[in-house]
Amino acid sequence: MKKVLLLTILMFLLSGQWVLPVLGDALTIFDIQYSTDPDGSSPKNGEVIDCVGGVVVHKRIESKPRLILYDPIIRDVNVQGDAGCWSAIQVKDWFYYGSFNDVAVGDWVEFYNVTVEEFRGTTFLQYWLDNPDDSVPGFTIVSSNNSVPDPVKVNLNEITSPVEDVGGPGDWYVNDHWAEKYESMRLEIKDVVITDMDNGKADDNYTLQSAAELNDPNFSCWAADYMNVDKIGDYHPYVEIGQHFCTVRGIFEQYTNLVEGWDYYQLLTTDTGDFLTTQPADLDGDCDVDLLDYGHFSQYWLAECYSDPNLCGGADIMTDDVVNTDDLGEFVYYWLDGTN
Ligand SMILES: [Ca+2]
Ligand SMILES: [Ca+2]
Ligand SMILES: [Ca+2]
Ligand SMILES: [Ca+2]
Repeated sequence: MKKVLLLTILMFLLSGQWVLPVLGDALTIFDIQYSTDPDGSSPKNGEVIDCVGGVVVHKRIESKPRLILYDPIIRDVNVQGDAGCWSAIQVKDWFYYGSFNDVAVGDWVEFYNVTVEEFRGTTFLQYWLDNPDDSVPGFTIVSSNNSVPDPVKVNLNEITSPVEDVGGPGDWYVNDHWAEKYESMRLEIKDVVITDMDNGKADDNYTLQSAAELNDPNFSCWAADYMNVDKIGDYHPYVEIGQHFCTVRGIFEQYTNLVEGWDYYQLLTTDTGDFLTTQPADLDGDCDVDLLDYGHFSQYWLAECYSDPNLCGGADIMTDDVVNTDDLGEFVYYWLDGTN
């Protein structure tokens, strides 16, 4: 990295202004995350590297602030399809407050002299000066106002909850690391019920069970709210046993401490918007929008809803007391939204 610094100084002397060199040997997030190791460790673990980075999808302001980055090229449907994986990573600021003050969600940020570290099962780019002889870490905001990629829709049996009692009560282990490819990515799951709480290392994990597969533990995952800006105490106010959600979104993180008896993945919600309790246009209440809902909708076509407290069974989606083409347009919007 000293070469880059020298090159930068040379370019400054020649041009009279700072011109950041292109990071020629910079790795992509995919280069760092993709792993065939059974425990999922990064092949770059321990190395000090430059990274072309990605778009900030979440910024956590705590004692050691974090950025969560997506590589939108890997996620590009034309490159790897809608479910492009190994495409997100977390950056942790060990200078405590300050380093990322000017970084905003939607910025594309590249990094240099950051250390790849597997910490408790999650791959971090550590923004630190571990040794006085090391090169100083840095970053460049390449562009701003990039759109944040949609979360990847996954089935619950792709990110299954850990199993208890492998080493005794209070020990929790996943059966395999198949879900590793989703680490630090934003994911979306549908139609779930909270069936358990107060588990895991910090007693703050809750179980999201598929409403359609209530008795199959493979169709459940763990979630936590510690990164949620709207939490009160350990949990978001929506979180209680029996609560149903049509959609939950979050950042997928691994937490591993084999000595203490843990190896699990958790979906980390980030704000109230990550929870959807009802799906608009879902007129029969099963969290999807399909032909059955259209059957309900058509029953109320051109009906007036002045005296109907249920607003024509929910068909008056635009809530102007009549069911007409405005509502149909909105209905179709949500119908199509569920088909991709
Ligand atoms: Ca991992
Ligand atoms: Ca990883
Ligand atoms: Ca429905
Ligand atoms: Ca209407």
